Amino acid sequence: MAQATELLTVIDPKGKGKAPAGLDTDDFKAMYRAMLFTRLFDQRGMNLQRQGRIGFFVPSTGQEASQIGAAYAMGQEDVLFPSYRTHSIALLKGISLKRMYDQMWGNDGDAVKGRQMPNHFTFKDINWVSISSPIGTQISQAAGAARAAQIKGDKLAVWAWFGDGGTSSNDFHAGLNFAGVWKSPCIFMCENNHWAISVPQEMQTASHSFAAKAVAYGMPGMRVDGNDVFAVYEASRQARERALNGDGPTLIENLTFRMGPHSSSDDPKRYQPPELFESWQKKDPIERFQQWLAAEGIWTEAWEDKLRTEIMGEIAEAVEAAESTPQPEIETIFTDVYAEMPTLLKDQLEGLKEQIRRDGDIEDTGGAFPL
Ligand SMILES: Cc1ncc(C[n+]2csc(CCOP(=O)(O)OP(=O)(O)O)c2C)c(N)n1
Ligand SMILES: [Mg+2]
Repeated sequence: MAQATELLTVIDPKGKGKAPAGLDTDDFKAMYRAMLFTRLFDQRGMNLQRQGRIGFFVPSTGQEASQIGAAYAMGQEDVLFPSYRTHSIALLKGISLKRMYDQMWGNDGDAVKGRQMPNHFTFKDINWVSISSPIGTQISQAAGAARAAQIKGDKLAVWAWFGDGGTSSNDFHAGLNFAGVWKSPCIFMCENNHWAISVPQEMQTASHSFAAKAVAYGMPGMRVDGNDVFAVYEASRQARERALNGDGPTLIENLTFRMGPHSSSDDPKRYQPPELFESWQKKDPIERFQQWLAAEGIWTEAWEDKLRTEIMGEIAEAVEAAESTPQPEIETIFTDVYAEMPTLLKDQLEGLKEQIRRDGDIEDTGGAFPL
């Protein structure tokens, strides 16, 4: 079994390289737009949180190639077990901005009526399983879903997304072990962004890479330049082909960098050497792809300006629409769990209504997240 210790790169740091077969100019443009969209969505998300308009935000700045390259290789029928940092995939798969923001506001348009933490999306229509906060749990769930797909004969791949920190979880072992044993169609996407909040990757493992861990589970491991959208696309495409051909799972490690805080509750300046950040800033995945596109005569400043104006307009419109959507009715705290509400909950609901009649409405905390 081929084990890649070499780093798979297509676009070199100077922006030169041959595009993977099967992609044309429309694809290149769509990939670039999705990466830029993600960056602008992140900037706006952080600003909205700082303005106190949403409670919490998890940016993915620096990881756009690592996510969009893979998302571009996914099939519409594939099942996703994402991480809290992979909203770019939902945007690429056509989830509207309004739905993304409805979740962040936890308003009446939100599928789960504000019951999940902001940024923990669930989108049944694109087979996007609800994001779990506990690190790694999605890995074993994905292995189970891939086994189910295998038994049913479904022609699809199941993707589990997690970080370098996620590889230290029990679920990483359980998930990869059984996917290897069953040879199920599972793709394990490890985004090695070098940090698990303040824990650097050297403190996470003594292995020479995260991809090397695939050897122990009897599956191919690929080490990919995660700031190179074509390299990520190519590795993901190959992994998906293997999955659909019945050749089993793959572990992909995308080497990338979190060019920002872990979340809106974090300040990396307290633990990250500034020189490290600056060295990765020079490897910005959007700039790398932009250079390639410019050399092909596809990227121009005028196109960039047009794209930015378009995207910022779409974001502004969706923010306004989500912010003016009402909060869910108070009754929804008690619904959607039982088909028939048990007496205990009915009593609690009546008690709550009585309290509101007596003391007035529940105090609005402004959506502040308690961390
Ligand atoms: C089981 C568990 N332990 C600790 C945490 C707190 N926590 C949230 S995110 C995180 C870091 C995860 O890092 P990584 O897997 O590298 O993903 P990244 O955030 O870098 O994308 C930790 C420790 C948690 N959510 N769940
Ligand atoms: Mg990480």
